[in-house]
Amino acid sequence: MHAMTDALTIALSKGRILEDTLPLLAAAGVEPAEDPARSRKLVLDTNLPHVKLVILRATDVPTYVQYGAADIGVAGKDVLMEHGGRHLYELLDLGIARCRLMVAGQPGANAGTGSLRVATKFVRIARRYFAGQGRQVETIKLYGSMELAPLAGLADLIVDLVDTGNTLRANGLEPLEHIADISARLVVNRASMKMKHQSIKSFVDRLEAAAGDAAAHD
Ligand code: PRT
Ligand code: MG
Repeated sequence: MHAMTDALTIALSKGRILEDTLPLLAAAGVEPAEDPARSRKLVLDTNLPHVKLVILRATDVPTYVQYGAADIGVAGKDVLMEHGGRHLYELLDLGIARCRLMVAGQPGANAGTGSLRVATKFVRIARRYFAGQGRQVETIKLYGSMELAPLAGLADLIVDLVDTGNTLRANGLEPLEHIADISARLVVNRASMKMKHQSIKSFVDRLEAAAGDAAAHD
């Protein structure tokens, strides 16, 4: 049995989540052999011979973990909700990369009863949210700069992530409805959880302690 040293592949989201994840990983005893923000390598060795990191587009993290190409992943709750979270165990709220998923628009935009157009990169979340309220909307898929859509007359509303609200304000929009609180989560492949239980549990325990310490110093 090599229970404590099962090979583990950890999928990390590029961009802002990566910055906040690396200190937590380091506190949990995992340090990349080179700086993932600078390296062009997509697979990185770590100080632990049996642990490697893969650096992915945020939206691809749940897919890698779902199919077992990575055992463990770190992804935003927004990305997990949009993906559907099938075949994944969400084990930890890491408390990093916090923001809110909101409906936004020009002041008063959600008044009235007619059918509304909603532009977003979170099409599934938006459909589910408005359907749950019995409101009829047409969703328009965008890949970025959602805040432009109401100004340009493309949509009445947007569904987007909001932190300070500065981006909305700068574009004449306001937050109208809160859909969900968002933060980065640790997800684990279901088969890995069974087959590599000891190694995953010991890693998750260390990461949980690290996330708890980070929260205590906030
Ligand atoms: O580049 P790519 O298209 O792959 O993805 P991305 O640019 O969305 O990735 P990145 O690196 O920005 O990270 C996205 C993840 O970070 C999200 O999935 C969230 O889980 C998390 N996160 C936390 C945020 C924010 N906070 C956030 N504020 N992601 C995006 N924003 C954006 C938001 O979309 C809006 O444009 O920041 C703007 C709002 O910020 P405020 O402060 O002006 O309100
Ligand atoms: Mg980006």
